[in-house]
Amino acid sequence: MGGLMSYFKSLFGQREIRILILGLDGAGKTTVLYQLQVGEAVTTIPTIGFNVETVTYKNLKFQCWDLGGQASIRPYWRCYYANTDAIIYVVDSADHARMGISKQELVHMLEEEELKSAVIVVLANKQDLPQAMSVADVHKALGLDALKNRTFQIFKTSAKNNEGLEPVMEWLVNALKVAQ
Ligand code: G3D
Ligand code: MG
Repeated sequence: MGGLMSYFKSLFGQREIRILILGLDGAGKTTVLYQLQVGEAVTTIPTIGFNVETVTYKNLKFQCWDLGGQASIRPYWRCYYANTDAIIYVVDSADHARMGISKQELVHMLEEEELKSAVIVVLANKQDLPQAMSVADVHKALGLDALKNRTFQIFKTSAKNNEGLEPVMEWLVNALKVAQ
């Protein structure tokens, strides 16, 4: 069992826990999924134009895809929203140029009716890079102050170096317990 996954032991009941890992391409989503060590991700292209990576580990299901790009495929994402317990939103903290797009995508997601009760974790990722924005600056750039009535937390991580992911998982487990 992956070290990080030991946090989820207590959550493994009957019910499936669904977690979406979302963010722009290159943010580090696949790297996060890999660091969780929950097994091999299966990539599918269920409809036009976007890949979904899925890992199922006991009753825990992670699904991951890239946001941004064509607006025409956005309606297809909805197929994956139902019964989502948590969203892990990954941001490349060093990608100053696309911070605005990342914000837009997050705002879009949060408006989705079916995601209204999902708990949210934002990862200010790539903190190992010298040009990375601080977690406070990422918080500001994404307009997270406006998040109301949501169970939400932001963390700084370096998925590549496997740094900062433990507190994320710990927080997520507690947030999901409360939400149950
Ligand atoms: P995605 O799944 O969100 O598209 P990936 O992103 O997980 O494929 O990561 C994109 C690139 O960013 C990869 O580099 C990956 O190694 C790198 N990356 C992910 N997390 C971090 C991090 O915390 N710090 C740094 N410096 N790089 C990170 P390559 O070179 O393989 O394309
Ligand atoms: Mg990927």
